[in-house]
Amino acid sequence: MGEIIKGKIVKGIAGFYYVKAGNTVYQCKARGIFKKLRIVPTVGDIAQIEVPPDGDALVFEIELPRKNIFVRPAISNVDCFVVIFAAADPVPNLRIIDRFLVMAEKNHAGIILCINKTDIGSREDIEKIENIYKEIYPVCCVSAVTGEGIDRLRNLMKDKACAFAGPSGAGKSTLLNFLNPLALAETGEVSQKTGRGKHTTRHTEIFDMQYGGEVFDTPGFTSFDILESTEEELQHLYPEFEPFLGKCRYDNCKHLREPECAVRDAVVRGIVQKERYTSYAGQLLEIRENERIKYL
Ligand SMILES: Nc1nc2c(ncn2[C@@H]2O[C@H](COP(=O)(O)OP(=O)(O)OP(=O)(O)O)[C@@H](O)[C@H]2O)c(=O)[nH]1
Ligand SMILES: [Mg+2]
Ligand SMILES: [Zn+2]
Repeated sequence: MGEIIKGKIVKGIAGFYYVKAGNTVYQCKARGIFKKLRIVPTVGDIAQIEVPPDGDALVFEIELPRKNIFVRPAISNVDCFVVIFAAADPVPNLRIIDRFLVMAEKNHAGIILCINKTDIGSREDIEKIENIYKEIYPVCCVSAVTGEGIDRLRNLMKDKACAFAGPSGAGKSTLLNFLNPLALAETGEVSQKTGRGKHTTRHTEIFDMQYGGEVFDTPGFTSFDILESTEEELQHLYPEFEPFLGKCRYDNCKHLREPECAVRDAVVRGIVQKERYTSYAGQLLEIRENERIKYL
């Protein structure tokens, strides 16, 4: 029997888990029983480990229930999801941003929207995106090169476990290094040829921030899993729809083509942003299509 220590899983690579307790990081294997119990040790988990006098330590218990758990990126116990995308290079894609947002809503995490690379994006494009979201979420326009807007972002993230999520090349690791120069996270260029990031960050890792709190740096991705939401639930993952739900003519209205729909009416009146509604409608059709395929 070794010493029992409680810590947090800060990284997982190739079957090893790295558990931080105080200032020490222990390389650990996980107990075989987890597989049988269908518990996947995840970055962000609070774990009990056994540390033998020599050799690898062993993760033998994960603190359950977790506050929340995400599949992609695989992280847990997140207070705040910071959705980061670039104002330019790579070109922002609102459909992808809304997918990240829906995922964060579904997992009951706080949300900050962060538009990075304001030094190279056009003012007009940035304002357009800001206007779509600013009534719904806190929006930070920042540059990890000039430092613009970083103070506000830092204040919003202070003392929280914040997950950086967003497309490859958005500048997640660069921002982390700006906020915590000791992080020394690897960064990579955006490909000139494809206009996409090169998937530089391969593994999620948690960093302690000197100003208080933590940042999870995650790998960016460009493709997506099936939306985890159901048709019924999706409308509730768009917080700005909430005042209009239950006010449509039909109780089971999904706000697509049904007559006298309060949500679509709000879009026409400019209260709900058209871009957001477009994402909602696209995701709803995708969920329907996936359901249909399931029963073929
Ligand atoms: N001009 C400008 N370039 C930036 C800014 N932030 C990051 N970059 C550049 O964008 C490129 C991608 O940055 P990364 O930090 O590696 O991006 P990432 O989001 O971590 O990407 P993945 O790890 O692949 O998910 C690098 O060449 C950075 O130097 C910024 O604010 N302005
Ligand atoms: Mg990165
Ligand atoms: Zn409706």
